[in-house]
Amino acid sequence: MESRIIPDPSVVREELIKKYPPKVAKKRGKAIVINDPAEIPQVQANIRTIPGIITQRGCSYAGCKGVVLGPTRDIVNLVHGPIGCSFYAWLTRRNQTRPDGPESENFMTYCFSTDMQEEHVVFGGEKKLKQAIQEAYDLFHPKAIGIFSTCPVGLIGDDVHAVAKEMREKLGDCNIFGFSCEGYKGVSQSAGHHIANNQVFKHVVGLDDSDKGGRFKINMLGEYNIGGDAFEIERLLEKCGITMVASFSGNSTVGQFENSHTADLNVVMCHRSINYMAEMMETKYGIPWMKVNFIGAESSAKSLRRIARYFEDDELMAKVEAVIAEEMPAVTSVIEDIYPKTKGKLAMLFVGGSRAHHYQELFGELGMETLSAGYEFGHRDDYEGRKVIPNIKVDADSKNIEELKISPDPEKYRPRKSEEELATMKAEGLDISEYEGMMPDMKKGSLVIDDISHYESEKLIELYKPDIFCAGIKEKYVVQKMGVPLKQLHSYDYGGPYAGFTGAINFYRDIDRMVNSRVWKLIQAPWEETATELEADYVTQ
Ligand code: CFM
Repeated sequence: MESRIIPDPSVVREELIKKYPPKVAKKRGKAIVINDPAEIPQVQANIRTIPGIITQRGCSYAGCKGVVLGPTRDIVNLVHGPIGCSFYAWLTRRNQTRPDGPESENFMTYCFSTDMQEEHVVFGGEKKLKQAIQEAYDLFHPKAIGIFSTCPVGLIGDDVHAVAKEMREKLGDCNIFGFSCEGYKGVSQSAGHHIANNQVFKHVVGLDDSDKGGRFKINMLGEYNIGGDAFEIERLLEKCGITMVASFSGNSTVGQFENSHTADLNVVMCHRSINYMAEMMETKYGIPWMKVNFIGAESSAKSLRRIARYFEDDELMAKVEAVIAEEMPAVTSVIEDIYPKTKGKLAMLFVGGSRAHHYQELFGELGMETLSAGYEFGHRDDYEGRKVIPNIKVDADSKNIEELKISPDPEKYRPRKSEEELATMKAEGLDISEYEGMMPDMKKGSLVIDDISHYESEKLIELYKPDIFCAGIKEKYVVQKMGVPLKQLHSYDYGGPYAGFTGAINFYRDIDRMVNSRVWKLIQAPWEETATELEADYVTQ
């Protein structure tokens, strides 16, 4: 391995902000912090992006319609708005699904939209919305229809909730509910997650009390089956004898949500997008939650063990150990082959609100170091851990999003574990209702950057010269033109699954191919090598 000099993080931090006007520099400076796992610094997060800065973020509608509800195959997700909002949210997230049979409903391949026109913006779109609901109902007779508000809907004041109620009553056998998830509702996708959690909790969870059987019943929260991840996790759980009542929402059905309150444990993969659901279910039904991570072979094993420990069942614990013992050899043999080639290479991860953390596990298994990482829209708790929640300043943007007042259900509240049992579990190191965040797992001196800007990522690459940069499609080709391979951690670049043991193997192989390809050294065109006087350097001028 060639040795290289890694610049001092404080120098890099200064470089990133020095071109900004003073006010902007001050603000961005608070979002760029040098990590110290022993004494976690405060990071600025979940605040508005400064206008003029090119951000990686998406909108509230994307977080609600695309992220949380998108992967549920038998809900008709009807977008109330201009066609572009539907088209660009159509089949772009690679959330896969597996209907039970050829006759089973799967609406995910459709693009449902009210196709709002100027006329509806001027005179109101409620009539058009009712017609669209009727049309979807007549064509498909779905169990449920979700209505997603786009920006103009909020601006003109269409009442999607009243329309939903009216049509629900009119049609009788279709659960219809609306989402006020207009793109501008929050500072990022994160607002849309919260809105989605609220409405699904209010209108769907708890409708079906039937006992579907199973000894160890869990819900998988915050796993969205990108590239087939959920299939791999389902395979593992089944092998262990753990029953998944509901998935929120990879490979899910609306029936699962209705029945989800019958589970005995909620496991949370993506804390950012679904922690609200976990908390509300705990308060209303008495179901505890714990954070898991099925990204990384070691963390998958750890997560299975934690679930088994929660159920305090010897047979389950033995089964989990047997499954891990069966799955691990294949992982180890691939790692032995690849590790010498990836060891010491440098990675950077700037994605979403949980993967920038989770995927550090996989890079760690490859012997690679994460020099810098950050979320697009995580909150301080996703960085620093849930302990900071009481200290988070709630600004006007956050206040804009409804906080449901939840209390124990008079009939259905059933604490799965007593206070004492939970306390003992916690004392024994089984974190219940806890997420430590990303920063404790990152090295001292690593740079943590929230809502990184396009300019900052270019600068980072120039200064650190990482072996791989992880982000999304918006960043991919700009970064690759700089001679650095970019792994899409949203869509997996048409690959995956990356979850569980099989997924880990897939990831090791893909990363090996990327970081060890010689093509990146050939990226400079011949004329760039000679005609220096023609150089246009937009970054440093
Ligand atoms: Fe959670 Fe996600 Fe993510 Fe997310 Fe997303 Fe996604 Fe993501 Mo793209 S729910 S926060 S809003 S893990 S779509 S499946 S990859 S940004 S890191």
